[in-house]
This record gives sequence, C-alpha cells and structure tokens, in this order.
Amino acid sequence: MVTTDKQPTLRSPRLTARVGLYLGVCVAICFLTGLISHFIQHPVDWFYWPTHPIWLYRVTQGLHVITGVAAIPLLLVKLAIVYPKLFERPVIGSPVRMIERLSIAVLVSAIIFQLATGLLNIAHWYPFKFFFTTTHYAMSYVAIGALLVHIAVKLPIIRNALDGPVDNDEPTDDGGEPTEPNESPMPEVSRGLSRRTVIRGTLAVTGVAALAFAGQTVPFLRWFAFLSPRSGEGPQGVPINRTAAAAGVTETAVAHDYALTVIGTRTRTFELTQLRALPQQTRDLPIACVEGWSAQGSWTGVVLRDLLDLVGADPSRDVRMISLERGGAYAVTTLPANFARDRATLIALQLGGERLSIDHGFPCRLIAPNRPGVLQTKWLSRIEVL
Ligand SMILES: Nc1nc2c(c(=O)[nH]1)N[C@H]1C(S)=C(S)[C@@H](COP(=O)(O)O)O[C@H]1N2
Ligand SMILES: [Mo]
Repeated sequence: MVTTDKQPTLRSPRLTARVGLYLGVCVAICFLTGLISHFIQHPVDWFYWPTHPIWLYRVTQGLHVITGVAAIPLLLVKLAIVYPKLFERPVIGSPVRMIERLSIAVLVSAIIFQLATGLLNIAHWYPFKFFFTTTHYAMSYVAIGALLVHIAVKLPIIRNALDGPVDNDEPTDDGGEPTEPNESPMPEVSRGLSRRTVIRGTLAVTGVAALAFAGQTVPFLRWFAFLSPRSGEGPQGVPINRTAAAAGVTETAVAHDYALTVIGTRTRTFELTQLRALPQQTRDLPIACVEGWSAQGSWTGVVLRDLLDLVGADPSRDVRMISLERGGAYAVTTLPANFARDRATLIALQLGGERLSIDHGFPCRLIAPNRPGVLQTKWLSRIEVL
C-alpha cells in the first residue's frame, strides 16, 4: 500500500464498507417492511396478515419510513466517499467489471429513486406522473436485485475491509486495482479527518434524521418530530389525512337522510340514531398511516361482527367498505374475513368520547386493529359481504 498522507485516506474500502453496511441494513429493513405493507394492501394467498398484535403495522410501517429516511444521509456519505470511482475510465473493460459497473449505476439510480419518491409521498407532493405505490413497489425489486449483485461482487473486499479498526492501514486488496498515490488526490478539507470521525458524524446525522421521523409514530419522541409533516396534531388528538372537503363529502356526510346500508344474506339500513342505539364498545386502536405517522385513539362504536350478524353474514367472507366519497383511491376497500370477525373491529361513531369529527369520518368509519390507515375507510355509506 502506497500513500503519501500521514492521515489514512477517506477513500478507503474500510470506510466505504462500514457506511455501506449501515446503508445495507437500512435498505433491507425498508424493503421487507415495504413488502409487508404492499401485501396487506394487495392480498395474495400465501401472505396472511393477523389482526393482533394491534400495533404491528404501526411498527413495521414506522420502521419502513424511519429506515428510508436514515438511508438518505448514509447514501449521501457513501456517494461522497466513492464518487471518483463512479466516473472511472475506461468505461469498457472485462465483462465482470462491466456487469459490476452496470449494477452500480442501476443500484444508485434505483435507490435514489426510491428514497426520493418515498420522501415526496410523505410530503404529499406528487411532481411525477406515475402512480406512486405501483412504481415504488416495482422499483424496490430493481434496487434490491442490484444491491445483491453489488454485495456479491464486493464480498471479498467487504470482508477484508470490515476486518479490524476503521483507521487501520488499507486492506491489501482494493478490488484488484493498485492505488497509485496520485490517483485520487484528497481534497484539502479531508486531510486530518480520521475515518472514525467520519463514521461518527455520519451516524450522528443519520440518528437525528431517524429520530425526527420516529417522532411521528413513537409517542415519547413527538417533541422531536420537527422534520415530519404529521406529528400527532389534529382534531380529537389524531392527525387528519384526507379532509372531508378534499373527499367532497361535506354535504353528504351531514345529510339528514343519511343511513348506513349493510348487505349480507339480507339487507338492512341503519340511520345514525339506530346505530347509536346498538350496543357500543370502546377500543384503543391506532391509525397507522403508510406515510409512517401513527396515533392511538380511543374509538367507540358498533362491533362490526354484531352488525354483520344482524344481516346474517357468513363469518368466513371478506367485507367491502364503501365510502360516501366518490372516486377517491380509498373510497372502497376490502376488509379480509379475519378482520371482519375480530371483535376489536368497530364501525366507529366516536373518537375520544366525542362524536367523530367530520374529517375523521363522521357519521361513521371503519377502525380495525393492525391495519394500514389507508384502509380505515371514513364516511361509510355501505358495507357489503362478499
Ligand atoms: N374514504 C376515505 N377514507 C380514508 C381515506 C380517504 O382518502 N378516503 N384516507 C385514509 C388514510 S390514508 C388514512 S391514514 C386514514 C386517516 O384517518 P384520519 O384522517 O381520521 O386520521 O384514513 C383513511 N380513510
Ligand atoms: Mo394514510
């Protein structure tokens, strides 16, 4: 190993491999929790999602957003360390090397795409034309595939680089390419920075980013949620995602002839006074939005199972929830049979002991345990047993 600096160079596999490892862990957790969220929303036979523990989705989706956010500073640091290599000449080389470089190009673009679209979605800002969820889902396989190729190709270097303290001399194998002293001149600012300092700084920034977003889902970190768009503020202590005005239900929701239609083997309609006259239950259940925020509420209403029994519904059937909202992506949702059967699932009329506010879904809404917020249909108009 030839080096002119007294300080160990920052462009070192020792440093890259460590930052890469943290980034890899974040990306892996983000990918897996993303898959969970996807398959809850697009059910497939082999994926069973339970109703309990009631907070599980809150945790998986919280982790999805936290690890995604944490990956941003990690990715930036990693790119800052390796960027001269990204543009190395010649572009044409041995097949293995070309596959490696192609996989890196795909990897970097896919990860940037995932982190950027995820962040924009949290911010409710859609400057892109494509539909967020399908593209974000499809691209996750590209990112993970390219990541696995990258790790496989680099494994010997990674192993070597993770062996021993980060500020040790260079591992002998730098990808088979000898490092000439003049090959990657260090910028002035890097001289004197030890790799360990870089690692600590990176972890500190990553920690702050993660905490700032964790605050939107972990109650005792609420005060730290200065970066996240929704942090537990909202009527009745729960944030609002889509308002009644945005959903176009400000009139239909308060219409005097409102009635909830429930269709099983028979059809019944329930006016609001009739719903209130049925036995009421109170449950503490979270709204856990796909965007990573969540908040617990104390919901009171009719147990869905009781309502379904009144229309002679078969408990092995899924149930469709139809909102007064017209045409929104979440105006109609399907509740799997295990959720419809669970006595924690309510058609809620109240939140925090008060009548449901119109933005929380007045006259009534679905609230089920361990379910993505996006499927907790507000302003119910019909319930159909499938
Ligand atoms: N009809 C209808 N219900 C809906 C939505 C919607 O757009 N339309 N948004 C969902 C989303 S994304 C979330 S996170 C929860 C939020 O409920 P809240 O606004 O009462 O907190 O409502 C869900 N219910
Ligand atoms: Mo949501």
